[in-house]
Amino acid sequence: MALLLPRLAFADARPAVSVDGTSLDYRSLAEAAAIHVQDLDRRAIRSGERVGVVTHGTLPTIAALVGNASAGVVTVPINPKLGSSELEHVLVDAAPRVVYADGTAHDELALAPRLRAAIETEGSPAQLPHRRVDDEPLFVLYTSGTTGAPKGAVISARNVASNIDGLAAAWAWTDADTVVHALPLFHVHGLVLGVFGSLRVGCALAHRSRFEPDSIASELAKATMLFAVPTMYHRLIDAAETSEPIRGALRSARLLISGSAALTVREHRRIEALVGRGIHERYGLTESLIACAIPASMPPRAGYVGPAVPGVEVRLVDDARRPLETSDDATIGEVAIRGPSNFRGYLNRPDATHAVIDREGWFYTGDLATRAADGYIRIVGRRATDLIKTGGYKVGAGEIEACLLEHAAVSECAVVGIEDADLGERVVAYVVLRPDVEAPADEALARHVAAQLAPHKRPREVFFTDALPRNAMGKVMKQKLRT
Ligand code: MLC
Ligand code: AMP
Repeated sequence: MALLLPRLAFADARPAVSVDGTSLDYRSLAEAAAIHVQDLDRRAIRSGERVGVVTHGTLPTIAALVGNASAGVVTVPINPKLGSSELEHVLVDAAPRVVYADGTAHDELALAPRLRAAIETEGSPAQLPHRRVDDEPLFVLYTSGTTGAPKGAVISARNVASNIDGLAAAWAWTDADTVVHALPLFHVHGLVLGVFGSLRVGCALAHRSRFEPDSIASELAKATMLFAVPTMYHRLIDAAETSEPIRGALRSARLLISGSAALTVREHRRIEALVGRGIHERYGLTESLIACAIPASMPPRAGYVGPAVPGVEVRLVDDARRPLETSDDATIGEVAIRGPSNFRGYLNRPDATHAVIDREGWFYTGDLATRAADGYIRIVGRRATDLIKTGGYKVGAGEIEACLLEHAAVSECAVVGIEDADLGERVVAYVVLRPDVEAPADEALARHVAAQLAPHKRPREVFFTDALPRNAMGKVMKQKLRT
């Protein structure tokens, strides 16, 4: 059976990963990861068990992620900014044996201090076990749905390996590349593509722990590929308008890749006008990994996410989940995905898993799209109006509403996503206050959500109203709020 991260088995002095300019070569990364595996052994954590990792963007964190994967331990990545109730949900649902966190004062949670020492100075003779491309879980990635708390998608080693191999073929992605990204390490984009993708391909990764246009551009000037969400491209293009170095970096990269949300036709045109080149879009979900991508050999096409990634089947279906055979770029259907990259199911949620995967292995995405004659898919919307994509993060309106209703001053509320030039959509809350309680400032409600869930889920605007518009059935008319 093939190895998940083959280059780590023949680790040499080629650059593997840098974080904010400090780098590790493949040999040092393998050594640091091996020390983490010793720490797992010391704690008697065995293959198949779950371990949380608070995903600060640091080298020890990346070494721990690699160590877990190598030892067969299942990583549950945890957003460092997770609020208290969402954190509790993840810890109860995933029940990790231990949670590692770099830079914490809490001894039990700290990544082994020797790991940091190995990275900084010493090296280690410890041997890294080699993880094979098996069907066992590698990650549990939490993703929001329309209702309820986020669900943990179980992703196997084969899911990741097959998807990266397909993308490597589509993008001519090789060990000669250097990938730059500043994505968070707790979602598919930053973790699966950015970190494990780069390491599986055997190329170099330049990670920035914060997104900031100037530092991204200075990394990109020395690199070949950029992975970013549309909000990051929007901000890069804004900054490039007054910066020749940023324009130069955008021009020189071999591939600019965008995903996690739709890149607007406006941004495609702006970058084309500014630096004379385009951005290659790709489309996917936590549950399926990446399903469509414009190949590197083809020019970008504004509004389209490309054909299926090699190894993945993509089809459009009608409301009864019957396949739509037309390729007229006009007939709209739901995107369904099948192949070795589809997840193994939601942790502890067979009901939710059966609702989205059928007996033949098709995963129903909820995204609506058309297909052109050449197979190019164009995402035009989504079924659930209660899902919001903000800055590339998926957020369920229901989870924010439930959180707001826990605030003493809130009597009723409705949360919607409103079109936003920077974030794609921004979270907006309409709130009816309790008459008997002192009115809070709108910022207090945003803070309440940020503290309970995560800062990216906080409403960017709060409107106070006397009543929510409801239909005859008593259901809130969200479309009316949106317009
Ligand atoms: C502001 N902040 C607050 C706050 N107001 N914190 C608490 N309470 C409040 N009321 C803080 C934030 O924590 C943050 O801190 C800072 O202010 C800025 O916050 P922000 O405005 O929310 O962030 P922003 O700059 O808008 O972030 C934009 C962004 C980010 C693009 C960098 O949205 C991002 O990283 N997106 C990537 C999402 C992603 O990877 N998605 C992939 C999903 S996988 P501080 O300390 O940070 O400054 C998937 C599949 C696929 O979709 O296809 O890929
Ligand atoms: P997540 O659950 O965070 O993985 O988000 C998956 C969702 O992101 C998909 O269902 C799409 O709605 C959206 N998405 C990802 N990539 C794109 C893209 N290139 N264009 C439009 N939407 C996208």
